[in-house]
Amino acid sequence: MNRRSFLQISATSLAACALPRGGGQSSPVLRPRPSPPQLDWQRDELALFLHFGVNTYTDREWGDGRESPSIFDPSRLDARQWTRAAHAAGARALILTAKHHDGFCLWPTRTTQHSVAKSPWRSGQGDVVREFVDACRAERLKAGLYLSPWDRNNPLYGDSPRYNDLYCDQLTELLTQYGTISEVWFDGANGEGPSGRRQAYDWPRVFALVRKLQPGAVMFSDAGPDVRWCGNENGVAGDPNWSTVNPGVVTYPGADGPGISDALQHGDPAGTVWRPAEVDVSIRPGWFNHEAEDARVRSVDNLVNLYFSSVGRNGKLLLNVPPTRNGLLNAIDVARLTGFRERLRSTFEHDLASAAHRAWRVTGPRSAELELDVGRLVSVSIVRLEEDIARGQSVSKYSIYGASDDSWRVLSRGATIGYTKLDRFSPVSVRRVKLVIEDSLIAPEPPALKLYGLE
Ligand code: FUL
Repeated sequence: MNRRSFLQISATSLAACALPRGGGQSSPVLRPRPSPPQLDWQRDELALFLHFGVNTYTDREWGDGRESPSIFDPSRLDARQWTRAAHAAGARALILTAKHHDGFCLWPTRTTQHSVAKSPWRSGQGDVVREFVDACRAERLKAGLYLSPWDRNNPLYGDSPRYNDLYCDQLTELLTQYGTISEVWFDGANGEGPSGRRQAYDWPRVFALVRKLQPGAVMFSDAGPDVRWCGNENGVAGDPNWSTVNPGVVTYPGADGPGISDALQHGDPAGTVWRPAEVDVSIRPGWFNHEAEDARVRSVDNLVNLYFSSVGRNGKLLLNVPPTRNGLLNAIDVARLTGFRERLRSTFEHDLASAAHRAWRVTGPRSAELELDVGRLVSVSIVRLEEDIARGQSVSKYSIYGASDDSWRVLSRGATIGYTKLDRFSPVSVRRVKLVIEDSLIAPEPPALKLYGLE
């Protein structure tokens, strides 16, 4: 089922929600810039997503809330195995589904009986969220949490003020009992409750609560406020992909309508708010683990393609690797993660342009050229461009040329750069490379330009 197929317009608009974070107002010279948590978030490049809960045992993607907690029994659960795998994959953060749409809570919450406390796991004394955050800390990784607003178990769902109180109580438990949480992940799911009742979420209240309890955390949703959904679950950020958005277009998580998909995928060069794109995608066809999909785990090549279509398009990759019924990640998934990191390491090990002579020429108020002379012939197949996003994102049109003698040939053309833009092409032998910035929102600064391929 498509993520949007059940999303309904919530009664509450975020238009009035003013949360300081992520860039001030834009002006022709002072463009929006990331806050320190947004900058750290983007520089992490890769986070792992862990979908785990009763669906792991029923083999479903969306539980209906009638699952018995007695089915949850991950006999070999070892959160250190998750974080070791994440570390080996080069991820810097993990996000766990503390509660999915079925309402089953992976921590012993005071807000409902529908939790691990009623399961046989660790005789009802266990706390997956605790073991998860402890394992993240032991591996020096950031811990993030997903708390589904849609709750198909809770009888209060659809009784809007009372459910909003309960949802905020759940958030308060998660954000006060487990130390630093680096990211809070909100999907906009707004399905119906008992007897078809509709829940009107209070997003301004939710966002303000997170900001108060964990001021250093970034909040993800379609509407940010800190980082936004990239608009699809295929692992492909938009091209172009601006980290700035117009906050008046996607005003609450799950909003649907004209222009929203475009706004999520591409951002907006004229946007007044810094809200970069997170690219969430699963290593398997489903978000939860299903044994029947063991032969359909993404290959190393496929994962590398995801890196190019997410990080390489100014996004952050959030790769879902779901634990199995025994509480461990599947060995196939772990091996693919390791292979993925090894491939990235070898691909980006030698920047062929590290010692190149560089010349920067301003050619107009919004154009410039950067010419590199490597001093010898090198075979190049990847160009990596990076703007210093601490100062914002401004390049809007560029071309890259290469030359082995005196004649230049086009290697690639593009629009935005941002944190990173990766261009791949068939290997070509060059001694000189030239980046021509044809347009930029403000006077361009020299971006980093790295070359990879064979010596
Ligand atoms: C969506 C959910 O409906 C899916 O089950 C999954 O959790 C995905 C990451 O977000 O909103």
